[in-house]
Amino acid sequence: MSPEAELLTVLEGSARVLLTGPIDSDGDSLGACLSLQLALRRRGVAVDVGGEASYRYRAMPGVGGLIPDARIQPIYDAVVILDGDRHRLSPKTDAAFAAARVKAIVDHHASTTDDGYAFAWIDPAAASTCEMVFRALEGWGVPLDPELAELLYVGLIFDTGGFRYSNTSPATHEMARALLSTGIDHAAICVRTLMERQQGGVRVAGHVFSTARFALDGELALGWLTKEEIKRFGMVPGDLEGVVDSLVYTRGVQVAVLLTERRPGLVKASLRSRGLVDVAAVAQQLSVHGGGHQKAAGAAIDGDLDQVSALVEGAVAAALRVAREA
Ligand SMILES: [Mn+2]
Repeated sequence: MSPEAELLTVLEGSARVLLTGPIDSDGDSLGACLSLQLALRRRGVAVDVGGEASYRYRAMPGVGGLIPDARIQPIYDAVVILDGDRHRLSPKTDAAFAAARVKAIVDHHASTTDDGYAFAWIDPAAASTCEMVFRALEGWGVPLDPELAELLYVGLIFDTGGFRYSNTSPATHEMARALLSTGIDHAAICVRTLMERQQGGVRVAGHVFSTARFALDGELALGWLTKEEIKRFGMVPGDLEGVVDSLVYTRGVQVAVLLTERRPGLVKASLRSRGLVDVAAVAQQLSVHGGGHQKAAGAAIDGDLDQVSALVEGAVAAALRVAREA
């Protein structure tokens, strides 16, 4: 049986389903969850989506029905994680996952393993989890409509950076062709998902750029934000989207890391690479549940900002050395 056929069997055999991404949902996880919800509801499956949507995603069809992480109850027969793994769930979602009869995952991260799931469909060759959902809907014979297309398009452009990243393939453009054929306003979706910022976000991006440190002979760009700065700029989720990507495209830079202080003693690191260094491996080295893609990864690291930036610099220096020796 194909993985998409098996997924449908699992979900249609479940009394109540929760679809969710990891904490800090991005465009790909939200697009995948909401499109799958729409398709499953039409087949009579009772299905909720858990997560939080930043201002970038508030126009997505069905987003008003999201159940915030803090209100997730452990009442689901099946929990499916889309676009991330079970180690990065919010505490309430984690409890619902632990209580579920069927624990499932649909993901394209290379660092995700099938350990701990009754059903796992992991395809690192897919450019986005939305691409996997798109293939599933095709396999199930679900016709595309503008709502489904808009949701899937958000994930497609989010994870390919608007068709600019190396994961963009002929299949990506074939999928875009099918989605655009439904008449969606792709330019407006692009502006909301990838380009627009609120005023505080412009200020915070400017602050990160003006205080960034270039280390390792200009091959590492390190940006950071303290908890106090996050508060002072009135930063909200979504404001930092794309900021670390701009840092990595400084000439001469191979790796960029943006450090944000979550609480005293815990720093979130977002890593980007031009390709020489595998930042998913660096993220896994920095934190047991770190990981992601070769060119884009993340980790939550214990320590204060000074300690973590020293750790990151050491890890990236070693990774650059190893990559050049290989
Ligand atoms: Mn993704």
